[in-house]
Amino acid sequence: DAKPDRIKATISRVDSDFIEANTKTSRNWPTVGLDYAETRFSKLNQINTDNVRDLGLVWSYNLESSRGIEATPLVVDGIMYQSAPWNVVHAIDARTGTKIWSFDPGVDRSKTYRGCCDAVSRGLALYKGKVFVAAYDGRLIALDATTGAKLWETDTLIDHEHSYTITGAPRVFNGKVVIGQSGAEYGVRGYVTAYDSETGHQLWRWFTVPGDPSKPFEDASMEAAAKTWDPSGKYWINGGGGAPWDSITFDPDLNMVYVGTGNGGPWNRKLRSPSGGDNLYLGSIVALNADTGRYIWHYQETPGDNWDYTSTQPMILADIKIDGAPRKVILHAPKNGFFFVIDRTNGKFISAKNFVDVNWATGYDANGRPIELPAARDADQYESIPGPDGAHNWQPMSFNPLTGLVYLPAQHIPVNLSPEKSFVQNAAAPGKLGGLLGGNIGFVFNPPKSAPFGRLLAWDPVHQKEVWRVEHVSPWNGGTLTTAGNLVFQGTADGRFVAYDAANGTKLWEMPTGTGAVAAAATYMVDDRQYISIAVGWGGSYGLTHRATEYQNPGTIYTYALGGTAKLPAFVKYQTDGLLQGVKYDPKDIREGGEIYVAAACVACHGVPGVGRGGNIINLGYVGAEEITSLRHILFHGPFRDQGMPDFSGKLTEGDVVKLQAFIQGTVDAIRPKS
Ligand code: PQQ
Repeated sequence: DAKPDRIKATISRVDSDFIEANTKTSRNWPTVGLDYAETRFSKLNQINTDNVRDLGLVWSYNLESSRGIEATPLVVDGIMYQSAPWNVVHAIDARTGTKIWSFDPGVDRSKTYRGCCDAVSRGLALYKGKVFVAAYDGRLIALDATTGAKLWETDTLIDHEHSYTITGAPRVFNGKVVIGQSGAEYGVRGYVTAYDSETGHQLWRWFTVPGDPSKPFEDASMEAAAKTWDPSGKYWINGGGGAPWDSITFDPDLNMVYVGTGNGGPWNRKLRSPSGGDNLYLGSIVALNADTGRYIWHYQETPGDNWDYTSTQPMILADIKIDGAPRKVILHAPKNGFFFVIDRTNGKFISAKNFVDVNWATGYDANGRPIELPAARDADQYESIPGPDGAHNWQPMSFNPLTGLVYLPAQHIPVNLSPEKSFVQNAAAPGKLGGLLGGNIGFVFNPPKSAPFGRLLAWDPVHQKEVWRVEHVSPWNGGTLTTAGNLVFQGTADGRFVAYDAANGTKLWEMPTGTGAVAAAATYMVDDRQYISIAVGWGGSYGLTHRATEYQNPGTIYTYALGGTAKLPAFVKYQTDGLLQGVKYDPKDIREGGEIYVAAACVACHGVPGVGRGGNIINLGYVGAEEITSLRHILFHGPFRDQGMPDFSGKLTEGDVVKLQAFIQGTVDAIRPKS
């Protein structure tokens, strides 16, 4: 049971040796991807294809949140740690689902707009009795795992003018906690930093893109990178991008850290680096020395990014045979739609194959360079496939060495891009409100021509081919877990947690989750019983404005075991007030109101009024008239600031509010079905 002495004894044992030793049994789930290789393959097989139909709920735990839940729980000897929106941390007794403690780092929620894609956290790290939390506002915090008391905190941001945030999970090894940050859509310069896990003191830092070339370069890797950027774009002013906002993978075999770097800021390369160039190290995997942070090698998956093709997606380290020879590889499916196998000893390209249809490149040549289609950079209007949400986003894939397959949540979320004619590079104030769609992208969005889809793929990385697939009703499904029980588990956008036969994709079991599930599940043993836990909570970038369930339950952890008989919590129906009507407006204000709606980034969270049914944030076309007539009250020092609504005081005028009201009601009236 979860007595403080036992928690202390248990969690203080977690260190790099413990994490490596755990791979022999998979009894615990001590690090976000289960092991340092981030395979999300558990050796546990008490639950298997023969008995998974008897899987039942043991307990559920209400995280009391309404935003996206992206973290896989950590579990050691029955003590569970889960991060929720705005980095609220919950310590839970995994036997019973009772709370041991919770910790709220006090992130200023009204500043949520400083990040692009919801108030999410992709997880926690455990090391020698501490829980590490990387807060949305840029602080790295160490908590006492036994009590939840704060031990130290350090500000990881190099400046507070640029719009940096953190959503990724810290990684910890050999007494170092490593974290990156987010913000390329707002103009930042990406970097990763290692801190001493005991004290929080900085140990090393590596930037992902070069700074001002008139100043000394931090290291030789920056000097080399600067040669691939056109300085006439003055990319260093807004930062250039490359934010490493998710994947940082430690390799104990080679003592390297692999960093997945982000997109260019702005996306449009013509604005960022007018004469072209690869713009290193955007869209790359970069290997660093784990002790010193010094650059070792890089492989750029998307040279000269132009489409928000981040390489931040989670990596898996595997030792597999290719053409009969054992190879140490990285398996990677970044946003750009190609599945990569890279030699991780030296960064050499082995193979790449598209896992969904793409229209920016026909393939990769023998040197690992994409064979691009010219329209992808030059067309006036271009249906970007994959779109900026990626053919695969942060939802983790898993690799089962028994089937030899990777289980990959793939998708198509089209966006139709045109160069933004009025965009002036570096004109937007750093971190300016509304920077998301107007500030640092350099494209405008037109209605897409194709329909979105989501599918679970079983991918053979050796032969680079699909082995089976499951079509989902929507994109934006959960990450995956695979086990020695020959199972694959995945949560879905339409609110189910499903088990499939890992060999052929046959659905063997499912249970409803009351909200869309985007995080991946964990499995572990407590006493002699195998449990499976998944934290559900619809959200993330696509989830802010889209939905595929009829329910809107709060963020919840569900824990299942064979023979579990607990009852599901009551499901709350998603309800709207019907299409908005009755707000008075002057039609000549609609056009300007629309511009304000985009510039103030209302559209990023609330979508287009009356289009779609809203995501985890309400669509303003489906609210009562009083919400819109009292818009002024909501915008200025308003009541929803603690739910992440910005305070627009001093940023919008009273006149702007009237125009916004006209745009909201006017747009709904224009699309209202004529009866
Ligand atoms: N975050 C999500 C999410 O949590 O659902 C999806 C995305 C992010 C993206 O598709 C991004 O491109 C993205 N980009 C950055 C960046 O460039 O700094 C940050 C993040 C983030 O912090 O979550 C996302």
